[in-house]
Amino acid sequence: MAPLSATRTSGSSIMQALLNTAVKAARKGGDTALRYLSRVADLDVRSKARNEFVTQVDHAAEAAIIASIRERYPHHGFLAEESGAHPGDEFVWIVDPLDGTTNFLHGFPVFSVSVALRIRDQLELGVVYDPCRQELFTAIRGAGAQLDGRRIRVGSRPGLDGALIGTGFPYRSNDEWLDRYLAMLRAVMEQTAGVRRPGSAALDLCYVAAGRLDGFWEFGLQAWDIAAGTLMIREAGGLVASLTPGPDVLETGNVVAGSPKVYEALRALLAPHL
Ligand code: 2AM
Ligand code: CA
Repeated sequence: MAPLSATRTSGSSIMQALLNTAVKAARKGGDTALRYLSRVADLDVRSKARNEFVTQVDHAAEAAIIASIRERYPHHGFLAEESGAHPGDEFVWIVDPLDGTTNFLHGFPVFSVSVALRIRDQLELGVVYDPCRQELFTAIRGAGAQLDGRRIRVGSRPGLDGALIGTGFPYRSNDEWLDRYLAMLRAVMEQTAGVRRPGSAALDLCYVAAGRLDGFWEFGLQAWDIAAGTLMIREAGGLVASLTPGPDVLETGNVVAGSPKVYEALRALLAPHL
């Protein structure tokens, strides 16, 4: 049997190779979205061609991402926003080709590509790429989180006072939450420096990991919106969990996150309104 240190080294070089593949794929997805972005302004705002256009962008970006990963790892599985589940071996890539679609359609430059890898039941790596700022967030489980190759950490604020909190509004499909959400929003507005609603949950979670936001909450997200971002926060020293009872935040999609102290305070502030 190989000595433990040798096993670790080979394990980490395998993870690095997987990460390189994820980065290459996420950049391809982001470049695809950018190529289409210049055409958004020419679309007739009233026509259903707008929705067809964004579907086309989503599909093209997702196809580019999946092809790029498959080229290197033909037997891996996928769970992707546009094309759903593609069974494979115990390696499953969780892909959101364009997170922040509404922003994209309006030419509002906040959207991202999210790629995560789950091996058996464990998230092992995550990549979120912001093509407008060309910022690349990466994380490997146990090895930390990075922005453009530099280590990132969550903020060190001792509580909600002065904190900047990110969120997303409940969608119409999820409007059972709206009244409770608005009560939460009011409570958070009253206790913090401010609330931001940028519109790409994958990127919001990375901003928590990088200390640009101190905390975040949103209801009704999907696994591909949050898989990479949750690992990013944990590897940056923060906490992420489900706001509602359930096995796992990737399944409930109801997210609360933050640096440890802000996370605790935000959770306590939101709990009475659940
Ligand atoms: P998307 O742009 O990939 O759809 C912003 O609040 C977050 O919610 C984004 O991550 C966005 O991802 C997601 N989102 C947008 N529309 C949604 C909907 N109808 N239901 C659930 N999530 C949605
Ligand atoms: Ca999404």
